[in-house]
Amino acid sequence: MVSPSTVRVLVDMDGVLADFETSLYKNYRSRYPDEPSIEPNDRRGFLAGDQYAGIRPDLRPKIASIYETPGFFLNLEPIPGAIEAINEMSNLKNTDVFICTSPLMKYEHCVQEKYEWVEKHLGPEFVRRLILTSDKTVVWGDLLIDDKDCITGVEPNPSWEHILFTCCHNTHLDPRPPRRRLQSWADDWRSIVDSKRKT
Ligand code: DGP
Ligand code: MG
Repeated sequence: MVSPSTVRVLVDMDGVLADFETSLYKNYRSRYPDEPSIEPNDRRGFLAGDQYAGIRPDLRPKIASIYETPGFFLNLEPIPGAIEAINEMSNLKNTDVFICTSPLMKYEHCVQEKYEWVEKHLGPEFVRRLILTSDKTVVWGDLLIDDKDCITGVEPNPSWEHILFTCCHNTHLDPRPPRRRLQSWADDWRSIVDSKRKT
């Protein structure tokens, strides 16, 4: 009998495992209470900085000052169900799970804190499974679960199928068949992983 091939799943961090948007909003509100803000339900587009700059250009550096603050990335709360799902997924037979995340260009704090976050929430062994890259198209996988609408890079035909993970900034987008979505970690991620199994 031929054994089933292994499915390799790449899982994004911000917006999929770690709740970037809620912390960004709360910390911004508390540091700049007199400035206009955008509630998570009203977020549109991947980059919060672009949306804030659309209100007033000087809000872009203010929003950047929040995610560039030491401790911001380390203190992100896990997305509900994410830790349980990743642990379960990585315990499935014939399934390799990697975390695939893009660091800030201003990488001080962000890079180290991403490693620390993974160790804190998933344990030291999972640190080996962390891939930091600004270009996810060159990473090989069967699936990439990611909240970013459009993932581009030097590779025009990435190996993975992009599963759009629902986040406040992408809820308004059409699913654009045949693209598949995961609405949350309570959604049926197991079927999506199984859909890539070849027997
Ligand atoms: P991803 O791996 O696709 O989840 O990318 C998350 C990265 O993007 C993370 O390092 C934070 C960064 N990011 C999120 N929002 C903004 C923004 O508004 N402006 C900039 N410059 N970076 C952002
Ligand atoms: Mg993301």
